Amino acid sequence: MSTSAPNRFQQVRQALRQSVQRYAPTLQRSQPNADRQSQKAAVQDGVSALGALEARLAKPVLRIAVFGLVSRGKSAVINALVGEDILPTGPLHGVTRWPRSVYWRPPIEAVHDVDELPQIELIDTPGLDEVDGEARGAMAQEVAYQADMILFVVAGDITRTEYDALVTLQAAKKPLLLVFNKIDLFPDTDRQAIYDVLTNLWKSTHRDRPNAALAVDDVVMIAAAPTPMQVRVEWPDGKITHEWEKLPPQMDSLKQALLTIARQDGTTLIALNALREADSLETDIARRAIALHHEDAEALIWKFAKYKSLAVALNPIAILDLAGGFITDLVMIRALAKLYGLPITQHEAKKLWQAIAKSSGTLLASEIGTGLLLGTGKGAAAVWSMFDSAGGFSALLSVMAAQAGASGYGTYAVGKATQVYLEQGCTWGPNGVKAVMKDILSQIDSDSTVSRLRQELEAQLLASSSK
Ligand SMILES: Nc1nc2c(ncn2[C@@H]2O[C@H](COP(=O)(O)OP(=O)(O)OP(=O)(O)O)[C@@H](O)[C@H]2O)c(=O)[nH]1
Ligand SMILES: [Mg+2]
Repeated sequence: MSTSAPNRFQQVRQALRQSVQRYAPTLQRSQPNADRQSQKAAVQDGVSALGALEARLAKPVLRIAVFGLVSRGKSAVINALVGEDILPTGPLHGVTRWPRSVYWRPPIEAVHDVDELPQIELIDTPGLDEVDGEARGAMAQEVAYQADMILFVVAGDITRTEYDALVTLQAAKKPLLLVFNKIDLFPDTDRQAIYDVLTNLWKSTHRDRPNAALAVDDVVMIAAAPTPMQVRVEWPDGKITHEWEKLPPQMDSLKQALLTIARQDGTTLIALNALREADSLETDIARRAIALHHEDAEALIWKFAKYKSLAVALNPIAILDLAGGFITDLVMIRALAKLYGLPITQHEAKKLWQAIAKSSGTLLASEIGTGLLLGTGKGAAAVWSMFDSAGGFSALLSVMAAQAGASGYGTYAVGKATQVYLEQGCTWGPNGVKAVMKDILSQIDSDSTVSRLRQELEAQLLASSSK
């Protein structure tokens, strides 16, 4: 069963609030030197950004970014949607120089229930092939990552540059509509012809995967600002003049496509995007929190490694070495998490230990192996020492030293791995950002636009949580 829109936003906001609270202790602790002060300020900035993200969800807005090469009619498309010439347009290349947003209130008759729709923001952008390429490219990526959905405007033949730009934008993993504008100038083009062009361009650039295809969710044909038509006017007095008559824009297919997606997937798209942003913010905050506490963490890991070596050296029974070692590691994991302001439960610490044991399999297997072997050896050696005190005791000593060193090193390795793991962002847990994201992804209907992205997003989630 799917969660209703308000509940979904509630769930996401809850996860974000939890993240903000998690870092409160880190921010309260005073920092002795200037370097740490600046790290702390950066953590503070990240936490504020998380808070702002949470506040933004109180009034959700679906952000649709409009991209394309120069003069394809991007600004004209937005003007035609909102029904007003708000944005400057013109035949010269590069009319739009900076991204600019316009709110769109769809006409009431097009919407069954206004409450069903989130607010819609249309973002105009400069042509992707504008001069000043590199900065523009970076700006486009930034806008694409922030947007919930992308419109890519073409007009006439799709060029190779255009196709490459489209492929680059797809990396943002957002629903994407291909908008073929200026159909008044290209009346013979149909959607099938456009799909064919895209397929051929794919085949020529992806020879390794000729049977795959560029993932475009839909192709719509429109005319945002058709060229005025010259008409011959015969006046009552017999005079004949030629006038330019403005033609109405043809926007229905785009309006329909946008409203359908906004209604069906609007809240899901906004929620997923907010979570992705939160995930990257949290990863950044965690990385800084790690740097902030680096020295203390280092000291703590060494302390545990030392204790464990000592305990193992003094403990003659193999199995106790193992159990004791495991518990020491768990205590250390929790102590480290606490130091970073990322408290985790005993259960999570155990799962983390298992994950580390699995990923650094050989190292820990050798630790456990040495534990069993030397532990037993130690027992035998202790027995032997009763018979031959001098030789036995020195054998025992060397076994003890080797084993203690190995298990101390194991603990050190677990400590370092914990540090790396915590650095990925403390986004696990039942209400963590990743869990909420998984939950939302699992509720997506198979016929919705987002379902195309579902697999990709799930794969990304899996990769980032198993890093
Ligand atoms: N014939 C025709 N012309 C159009 C249509 N839509 C836009 N135009 C014209 O195309 C030109 C470019 O439109 P803009 O909206 O400024 O294009 P843009 O993509 O925003 O351009 P830049 O901001 O320079 O990147 C203008 O002269 C528009 O009048 C259309 O549907 N048909
Ligand atoms: Mg423009």
